[in-house]
Amino acid sequence: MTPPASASNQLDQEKRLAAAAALRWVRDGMVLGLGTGSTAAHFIALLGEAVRDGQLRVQATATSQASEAQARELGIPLLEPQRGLRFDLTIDGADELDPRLRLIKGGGGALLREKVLATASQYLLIIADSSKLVPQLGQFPLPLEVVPFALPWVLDAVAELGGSPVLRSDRHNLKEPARSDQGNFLVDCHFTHIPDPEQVAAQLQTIPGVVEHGLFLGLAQAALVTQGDQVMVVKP
Ligand code: ABF
Repeated sequence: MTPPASASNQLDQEKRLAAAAALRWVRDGMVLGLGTGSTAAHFIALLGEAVRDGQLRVQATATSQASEAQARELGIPLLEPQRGLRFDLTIDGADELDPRLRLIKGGGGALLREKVLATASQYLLIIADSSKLVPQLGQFPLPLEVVPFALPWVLDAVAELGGSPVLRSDRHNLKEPARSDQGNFLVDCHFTHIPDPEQVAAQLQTIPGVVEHGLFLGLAQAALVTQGDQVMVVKP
């Protein structure tokens, strides 16, 4: 459901506040992971200004082609994937987060690169508007990245788990399946309630053809969640 104009402006303002708060966590010389989504895009824009003004010297790797293009356009020095590359700090959004900082991510289709960089990061900082903090994960459909050949069997296996799987359509051409940056399909699993995310993650990981799932467990150290005009620090 698209929120009415005033509500969406309020949400966008909350995203900007969280993004601005995250910039204060960046130190000169850091190697950063750059997230994906509208909240992360606000952060990248602010980071670009700080780099352009000479306030910060950083290097970064992005979690999607979209974020990489934005960072390159802003003159943020980019690092290609390479052995030994580790990130001091990755700043990324989320679709849902619970009080223990367990996350659902991947609504933007970038879950694979997001999880790769989150895992290679010393510190993962989540930035989110107030709509993202939930008591229990699951209302937001859980995204999977799936190898196209395996799709029918993955859909069957997720249905058996009670996940009501839906193949995500390309937003520009609904007749075509959406593709990740890796060219794989995206499947959204409508569990509605996920009381045991660790169990669901373990089950999904055993399905051949599931390249990655959107449950991020034990990866985030903190979240900056905006409530109105205040930014709250959430730690597990
Ligand atoms: C990204 O942040 C995705 O994992 C997630 O879908 C998105 C949240 O989007 P937004 O910040 O636009 O609400 O990391």
